[in-house]
Amino acid sequence: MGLLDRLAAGEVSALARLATYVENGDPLGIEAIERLYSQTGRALVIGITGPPGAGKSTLIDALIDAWRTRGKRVGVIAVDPTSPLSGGATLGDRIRVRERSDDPGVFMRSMASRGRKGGLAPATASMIHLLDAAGFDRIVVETVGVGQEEIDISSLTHLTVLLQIPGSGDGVQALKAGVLEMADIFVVNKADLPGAELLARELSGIAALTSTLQPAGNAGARVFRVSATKCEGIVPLVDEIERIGERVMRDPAEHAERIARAELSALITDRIRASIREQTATNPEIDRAVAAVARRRTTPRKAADLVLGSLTR
Ligand SMILES: Nc1nc2c(ncn2[C@@H]2O[C@H](COP(=O)(O)OP(=O)(O)O)[C@@H](O)[C@H]2O)c(=O)[nH]1
Ligand SMILES: [Mg+2]
Repeated sequence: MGLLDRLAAGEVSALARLATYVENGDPLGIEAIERLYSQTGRALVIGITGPPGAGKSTLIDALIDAWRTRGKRVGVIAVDPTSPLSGGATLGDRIRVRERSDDPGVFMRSMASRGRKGGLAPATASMIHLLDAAGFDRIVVETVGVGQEEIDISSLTHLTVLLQIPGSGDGVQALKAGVLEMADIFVVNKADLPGAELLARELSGIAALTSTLQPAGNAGARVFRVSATKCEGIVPLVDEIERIGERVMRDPAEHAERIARAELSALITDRIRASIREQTATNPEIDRAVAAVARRRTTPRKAADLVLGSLTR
């Protein structure tokens, strides 16, 4: 029996194998997504983002428990943007989500940018499709929330939960412009520590401000105070995620189109970038343009217009 049949039969080992192919950009993974894509679009995809150490993984662990109680199957994708240069801790140290090898209703994978040729966003999108096709009802994508990749990845999810923690002294933490605006839910985690209320008030202010900039009818992000380690405040948070999820599922086309646009954009820019950077571009038009620009026979802008024109013809 082929891997896809075994996946359809719910075999965890088949899913694990396919996930590895997808993670590595292996042709077998690409082919699997080609064949599975038409069966996707059922899962609710939730991005969870925030600075390192905010408790994202711990919170996801608590969310998994809540969803399992409600009969939902949960897939988790931990995106690690670590570059070989920053030489941070290995991913294994960072993932604190408990292994649940005994529960087929939970599946976890990490995606690292280390050694990857293409961007993280297209690879993450493929992993989301795989877990979706495997029948997971809720797919959580954990990202660190400080770089451009995180913003790209949030465009692939139905909703984004932004974690912040009290007591850092400098208010809202380590956020790239645009991250606050894309949050659908703010979570003050570690509410067992002092300063949680102050931070929650600050975030409420930001939420009120950003909601006035949103299209009419958008109520703005709500703020939840939780303690992931003590499992406090989890139920109201899950209720809110589910409430937003119901809204998404009532009008799935709108979100499906937004996500499809983001995935196409990531794939296309990735491919163009790769073919331009490669010494021998796969597209001779690009080679000619590169040579012409290098020899000052044309300007970079004119050459870019020419190449784009040839790609869109
Ligand atoms: N006091 C307290 N510590 C927490 C809470 N949630 C997570 N932590 C701790 O914060 C640290 C980082 O957690 P982790 O989930 O790995 O953070 P991540 O990097 O955002 O995924 C761990 O030592 C957790 O035990 C919480 O609600 N209260
Ligand atoms: Mg983590």
